[in-house]
Amino acid sequence: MKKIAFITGATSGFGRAAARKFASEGWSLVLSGRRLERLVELKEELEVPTHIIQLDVRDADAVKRAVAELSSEFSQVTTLINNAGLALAPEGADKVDLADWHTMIDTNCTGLVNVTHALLPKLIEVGAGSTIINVGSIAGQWPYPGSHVYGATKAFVKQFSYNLRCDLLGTGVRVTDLAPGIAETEFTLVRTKGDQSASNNLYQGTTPLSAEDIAEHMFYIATLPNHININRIEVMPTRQAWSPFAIDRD
Ligand code: NDP
Ligand code: 8X3
Repeated sequence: MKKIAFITGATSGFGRAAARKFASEGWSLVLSGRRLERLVELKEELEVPTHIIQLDVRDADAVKRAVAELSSEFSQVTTLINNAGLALAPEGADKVDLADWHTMIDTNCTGLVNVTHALLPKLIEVGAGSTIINVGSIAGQWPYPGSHVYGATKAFVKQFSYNLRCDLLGTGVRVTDLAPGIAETEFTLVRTKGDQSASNNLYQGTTPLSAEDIAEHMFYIATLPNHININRIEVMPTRQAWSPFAIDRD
């Protein structure tokens, strides 16, 4: 069977690294994101059949159209990587713009649901061995200051992934919540709205995960024998762990 991966958020970070990894293994690709010039560059770089779509995952109609318009060369998607997402507003909940909360919910929850809904019939048609990889986060499991709605959206990703498994039982479609810890991508640049020094400082003096580390996990999950479903993988760099509980004192 021909292998086709549909990757959201392929213009940067995990999504772009995944495109390169899956391409290096001979998969055909459908790559999406809002920044068209980056998609064009990536398509030129990759030596496998690649279809690019300028797409904002928040736009349910556009997502539906993009999937409906896939040519026969790309329509039989075997792996969906729901990767597009973002964190905003690292400050405390009482200082956040409501619009930032809405953007995270619209992208990380509604966007992921839009793409899943559009592609589910195709994945079910493929059946055994087809895979949905939803990119969650350690923030979906563990609370920390400044995570507020971001962590809550990733908890949604986790529970949605588990719930999908229940409804897809018998179809052969696998679902995984892949939950990384700190990884050096454009994530912090986006979270701080362009503060390059904040981003550099976060990753300096430690060894974060790389985008390629996560792409390797994605490929591993997507190529396991058909009878194996990884429900959730939480992966942190060795140099990241939890802190003690905070206590308010007089
Ligand atoms: P990047 O900022 O490098 O990449 C994010 C990608 O998401 C970009 O390709 C961006 O494309 C895309 N994206 C954002 N909003 C939209 C939208 N509305 N429509 C379509 N695409 C969108 O960050 P990462 O690679 O780190 O992030 C990828 C995923 O991993 C996210 O879901 C993030 O929450 C998660 N994650 C990241 C961690 C980290 O520490 N880096 C750890 C745990 C999870 P474009 O702007 O072109 O649309
Ligand atoms: C991003 C990882 O540690 O910033 O999902 O929450 S972290």
